[in-house]
Amino acid sequence: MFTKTPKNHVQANSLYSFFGSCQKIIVYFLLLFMTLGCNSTVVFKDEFNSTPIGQPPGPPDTGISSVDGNVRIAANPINSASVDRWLRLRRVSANTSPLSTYEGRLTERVTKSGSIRLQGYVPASAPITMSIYFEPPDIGPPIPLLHIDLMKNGDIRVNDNQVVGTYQYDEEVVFLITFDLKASPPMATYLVRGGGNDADGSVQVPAAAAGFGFGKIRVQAPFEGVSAPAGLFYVNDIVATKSE
Ligand SMILES: [Ca+2]
Repeated sequence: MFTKTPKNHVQANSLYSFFGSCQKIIVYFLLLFMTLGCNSTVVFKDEFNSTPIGQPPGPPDTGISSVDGNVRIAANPINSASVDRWLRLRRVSANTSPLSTYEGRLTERVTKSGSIRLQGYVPASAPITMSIYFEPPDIGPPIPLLHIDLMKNGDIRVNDNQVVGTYQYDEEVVFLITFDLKASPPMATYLVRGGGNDADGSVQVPAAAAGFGFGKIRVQAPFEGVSAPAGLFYVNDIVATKSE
């Protein structure tokens, strides 16, 4: 007779988590396909590989970028033997001014549907909050279409008001965002995966922002008060596409 032993439970749980992971990986690749699909145009691409380590970033492959504060090209934080370079944003003191910010402007705004992906990394040795804003172009209102924070406590937070998952320090964190700005209501779908509980969902885009479309990405070490810690984080391989 078959009896459930603790080992069976472990196997069942392992299988469940294996298939759960497979499902998420399939969603990941579907989103990736949507990001890189053949009917889409790359409207922003910055891989940070063509500027020497220690320098501010040079021009992106596609689009325009600008930086403020302490923002430099750095070696791959996951594998120092890799030739892949990343961008490091550092807060050197609690009162750092200006804030360390990277801003990327798309060659043309996404007014209907499009996607953006990037990688992030928060080191356990000096973690600070990573804030990412997906915004209209400068002619639009100062309202983000979507805002995601990797919080210092490991939470993934959307629009300052919803904790939607968790991530781990010292892990690559993959962001995949798709916009459907002509939907009623306009929507953003996100998948953020970084060694914790994946953030995987949708959120409404404010109509005032959606009307102007997606025009720029801003990554920032936010001001968190005078007792904010010094620290740093990294981003890499930012690619935005328009499919309309
Ligand atoms: Ca790179």
